[in-house]
Amino acid sequence: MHAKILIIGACGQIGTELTKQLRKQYGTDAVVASDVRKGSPEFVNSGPFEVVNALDFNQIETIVEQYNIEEVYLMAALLSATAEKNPAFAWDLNMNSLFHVLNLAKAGKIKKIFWPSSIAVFGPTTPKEDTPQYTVMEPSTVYGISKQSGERWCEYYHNIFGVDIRSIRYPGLISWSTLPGGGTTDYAVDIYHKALSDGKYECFLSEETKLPMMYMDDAIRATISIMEAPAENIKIRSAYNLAGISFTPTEIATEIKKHIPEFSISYEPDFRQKIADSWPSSIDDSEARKDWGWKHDFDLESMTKDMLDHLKELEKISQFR
Ligand code: VAH
Repeated sequence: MHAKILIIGACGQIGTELTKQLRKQYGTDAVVASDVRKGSPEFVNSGPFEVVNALDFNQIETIVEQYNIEEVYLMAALLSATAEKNPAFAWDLNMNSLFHVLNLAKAGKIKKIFWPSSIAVFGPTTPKEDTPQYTVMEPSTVYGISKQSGERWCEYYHNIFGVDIRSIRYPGLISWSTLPGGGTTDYAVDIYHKALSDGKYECFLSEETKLPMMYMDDAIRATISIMEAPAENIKIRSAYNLAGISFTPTEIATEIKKHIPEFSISYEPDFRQKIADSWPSSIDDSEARKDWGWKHDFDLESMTKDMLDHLKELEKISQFR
């Protein structure tokens, strides 16, 4: 059996997909899902599940020892929009959960860690197009500051204590199976749900706000790929730039209209516009492609078809429940 894995924050947008895919690849019992509160009965009953508070070192240590965990995916965090409303808790959760897992690895109790960074580490002074791996990084959000700090600590624990931690700067992620929570890029998920349910969508970002995005299938594949790569291939121990597609709300609406011709979009930018304006429009991920063979599969057209097909299927299933 594959090394035992613990996913912290397994009920979140990425965590749920990661749990499913890792169990598919390594076996259900190889993957212990955990979160601060129980997920849906379907999820909790789908394999080993534990209630773990990412801020409780002793709880994490107990589960690591109880299940002989060797690898940890730390997916618990407050995202950009929510973090602006609660900076102190966002800093506490995003940083101290990372220190708990880093210190367990430093003590030799965990062999390998995945920790998600984000393109939110870039700020208003960063070059916006084809943002390079190494560049000016002055994040102007609590979330971005926590991710930039986290990257520095990941690199420090690797260089000083030999901790095998790997990280990716996720762009905005789009998935059909789990709703995102508290992100600035969440409009790109909401729009598909509203296109099907209402035929219209009021977007909280302006029409020309171009942001780096990625379909969840690609993000999960990238996450597992970087964790499976030989340690010597991982040359960057802060976090790798990762890119998929970049688009504006107007472009995603135009793609949706190819499937739902009557769909209409309106624009009412809110506080999240300022966050989005501080981020890049597109990302250069050549380092990830070079070091561990990354390449994305989904473009806006194939993602839109896959999203709508799955959401229509879910709608049919829910009608029979
Ligand atoms: C957010 N979805 O919107 C996250 C992501 C790049 C954005 O980190 O906060």
